[in-house]
Amino acid sequence: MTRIHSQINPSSLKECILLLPLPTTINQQFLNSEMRALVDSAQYQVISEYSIDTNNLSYFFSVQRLQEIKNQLEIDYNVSSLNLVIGSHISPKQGVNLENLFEIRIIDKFDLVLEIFADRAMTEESKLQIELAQLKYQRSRDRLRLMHRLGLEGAWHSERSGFWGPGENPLNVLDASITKKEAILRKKLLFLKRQREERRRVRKRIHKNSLYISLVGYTSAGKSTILNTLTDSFASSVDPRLFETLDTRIRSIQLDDLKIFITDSVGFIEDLPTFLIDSFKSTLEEALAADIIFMIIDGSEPVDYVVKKLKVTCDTLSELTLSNNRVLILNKTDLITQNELEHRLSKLNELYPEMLTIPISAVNDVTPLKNYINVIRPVKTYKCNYPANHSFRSFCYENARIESESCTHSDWEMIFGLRNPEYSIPNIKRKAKALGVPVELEVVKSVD
Ligand SMILES: Nc1nc2c(ncn2[C@@H]2O[C@H](COP(=O)(O)OP(=O)(O)OP(=O)(O)O)[C@@H](O)[C@H]2O)c(=O)[nH]1
Ligand SMILES: [Mg+2]
Repeated sequence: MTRIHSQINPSSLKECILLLPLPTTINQQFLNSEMRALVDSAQYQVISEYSIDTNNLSYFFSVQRLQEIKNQLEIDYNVSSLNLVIGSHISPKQGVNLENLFEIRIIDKFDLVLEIFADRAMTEESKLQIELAQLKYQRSRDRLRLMHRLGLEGAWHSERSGFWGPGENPLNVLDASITKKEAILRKKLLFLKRQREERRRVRKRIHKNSLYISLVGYTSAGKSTILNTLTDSFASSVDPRLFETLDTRIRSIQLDDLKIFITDSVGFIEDLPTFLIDSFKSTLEEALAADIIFMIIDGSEPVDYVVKKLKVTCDTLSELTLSNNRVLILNKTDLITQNELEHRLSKLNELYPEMLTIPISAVNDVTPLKNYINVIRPVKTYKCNYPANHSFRSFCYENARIESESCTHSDWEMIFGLRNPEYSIPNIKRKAKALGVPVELEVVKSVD
């Protein structure tokens, strides 16, 4: 099967062979089509695609079938100039085994995501985050490759360590060099993270009555388009390619007397590797320190995909241990009929009865979103008394709009505003309980 990338100059394409697991389930069909989109986004031209049984632990795919494909490729192509893309995440051992079998570069799903991210990274912070993620992901494979070169496969490293003098064992030298590189990257990232946190604190102090909204969701759902439409700008780049946005962007709009900050950030996909989420945690935390999170889902896709992408979004958010208030925005409704929209809404309501869902079309009409923002404008003000506790105080600073504070030596008092107390108050109480801090909360002003 041959596919040509639609958007870019074909001469800049890299050629690859794509090996996919047999699409025996709907889920696998979904993953395979997503894999093709990833390959496209990474600017590879697929010159042959094969679907193969995944029945082998050492090679992931059926070895017999792999051998046949290898023989065929050697007849049809100049194999050394090709890349072999594996349509799944595979273990480091499987990766190295495939590399040894085909003697060409092997790229699995995580490598591909990392390649796309590396290509899109614009800021120093995201470049360092990718570098760290690549280093972590490469570590085991670099080790296995070295063991293969040294003829140490199958042997326990410790059995052979007597071969080398102190400090000479090549595996230890490799480990030490990777650990050192990781430490340098982490240090640089920590410095940038502190700078960013300080900027956020200042922004929140200066604009303490503003509303903070975050746009998150599956890649290509339309987050950047919504940001651009709401802020009437071209702040974020929009493209059908996956992972078009990588760096968190903040824009503000003025809605009558209310200043609203909206952030757009990296999209999610199924199986987004944990080490990659970890690397992006600090930038995502920045994006998600919001009063409200709009989870954007492409509503034009088949209902099973809509449900699946929503689940991935919710799971990824939970992995980031975020407790913010969430609303589901079903985008791209201009591409479906009224009946199709109703079918999706009733399915979502059945699965997530608590969740508020707002259908919109970012390209045609975002009025329902603006109306909702107007509804959540009022703030309820609370007085909160608690025995001195710095962790609880920081939690309140992250989750509420602090208006004033006073302290005696052991009793502290805060006045803060909440935009959605039904959601935030239980969270605050849960946190207080977890920290063992008895709190007293009292409504002092309600602007309903
Ligand atoms: N028809 C239609 N297309 C839309 C709508 N919203 C976004 N799109 C298109 O969907 C594609 C992806 O939009 P983006 O705004 O880049 O999506 P994103 O969620 O920011 O994607 P990533 O940055 O890759 O995570 C673009 O081609 C947009 O033009 C919509 O409401 N209707
Ligand atoms: Mg985007």
